[in-house]
Amino acid sequence: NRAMSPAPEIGVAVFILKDNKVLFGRRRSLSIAAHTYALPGGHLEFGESFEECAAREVKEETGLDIKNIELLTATNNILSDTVHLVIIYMRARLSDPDQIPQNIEPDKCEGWDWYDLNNVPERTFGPLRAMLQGGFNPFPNAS
Ligand code: 8DG
Ligand code: MG
Ligand code: MG
Repeated sequence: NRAMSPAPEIGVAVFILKDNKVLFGRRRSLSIAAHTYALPGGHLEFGESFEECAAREVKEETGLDIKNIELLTATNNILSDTVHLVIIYMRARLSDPDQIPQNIEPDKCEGWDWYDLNNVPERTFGPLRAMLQGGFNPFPNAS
């Protein structure tokens, strides 16, 4: 019960890198970040590593298998009196580069697609958009 004992929420979000593109999905009317484009990801479960959470959420939401899962950065987002998100950003590659993302949770997501980083969807989830506009680049050897 958030009102009785507010606590930060820990999310893990994954930049899946394919060629020079990244996977985004458009969220449905969820309580947080409705109708914005976001990365695959979800809540860290008790006892889980960041890498385990990234692989699990990506599999649950897209059916994709990922490898080379690495920690990139974290953000601390105090969005309102009742919403405080700590987001752990990871990057990964497809285990099989030919594997196609599936929309496994159609109640939560309208679908997945690959986007060039300098052509990301207009309505990207706030904290993520801020990061990208600030020049954050999830690719290795990005200058
Ligand atoms: P779960 O029930 O499957 O564990 O979680 P979920 O339903 O998949 O959670 P989510 O809303 O997708 O993500 C968890 C938290 O992370 C949520 O508070 C929103 C936050 N979040 C960001 N940026 C991103 C992002 O780019 N992608 C995702 N999926 N979540 C993000 O702050
Ligand atoms: Mg999920
Ligand atoms: Mg999710």
